[in-house]
Amino acid sequence: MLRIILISFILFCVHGFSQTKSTHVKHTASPVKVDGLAEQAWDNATWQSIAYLMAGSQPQPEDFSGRYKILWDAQYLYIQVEIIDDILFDKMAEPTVNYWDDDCLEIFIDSDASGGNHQYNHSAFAYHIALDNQAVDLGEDQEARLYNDHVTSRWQRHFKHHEKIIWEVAVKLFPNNYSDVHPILPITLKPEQKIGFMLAYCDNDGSDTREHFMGSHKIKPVDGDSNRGWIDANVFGNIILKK
Ligand SMILES: [Ca+2]
Ligand SMILES: [Ca+2]
Ligand SMILES: [Ca+2]
Ligand SMILES: [Ca+2]
Repeated sequence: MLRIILISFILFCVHGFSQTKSTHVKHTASPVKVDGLAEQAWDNATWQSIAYLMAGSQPQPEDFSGRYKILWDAQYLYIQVEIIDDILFDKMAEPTVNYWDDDCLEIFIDSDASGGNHQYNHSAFAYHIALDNQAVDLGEDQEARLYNDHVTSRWQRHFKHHEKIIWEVAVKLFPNNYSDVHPILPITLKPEQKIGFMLAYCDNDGSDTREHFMGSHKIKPVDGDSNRGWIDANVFGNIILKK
């Protein structure tokens, strides 16, 4: 009897722990308009921080600080990011060259939370969204390519607090067997779906390379390197879609 109680307690603890690791995301009945303006639907979502240093140096709040919210409907994961960045910098005009060294928003998505290496496959994506709203990730051919049909993005300065940028993104999700050669349809999102998710911002204010790389999740470094998200989906957090 004692053994059964003990096993039940352990199972409860394990189950409870896995629940707390995932962030719940609310459904939105009215679609979000991706226009850089926060509509009323966003009032239902909770702010999450972008507080963890992944590479470079720790910025002062006026140099970079940010937070984000997520909502979903059957077609899209919607992300609103509020960013303070003192200088907006887009040195490389070519969107697929050294895109991580310009200011950019990174959205990491693993549609089925499968985890694992995704560097040159699409079991997960690491969309780098540039200031011109174009989204880049590495393809199966190991070359950077645009995924503008996956990601709709628009940002603008806050109407009153001009130091703030409101960045809105709608992302379509694709299954693990998505291929650049034979693109397939996005998946329909459903309640209780578990998705691997992480978000980051590359801040450069005029240097040769990125100055600060800040992320939403604490990453266990490998040989001192916390910049793992573009290779390994195991470092993402999890979200669960709720009705
Ligand atoms: Ca909007
Ligand atoms: Ca800055
Ligand atoms: Ca996956
Ligand atoms: Ca900047």
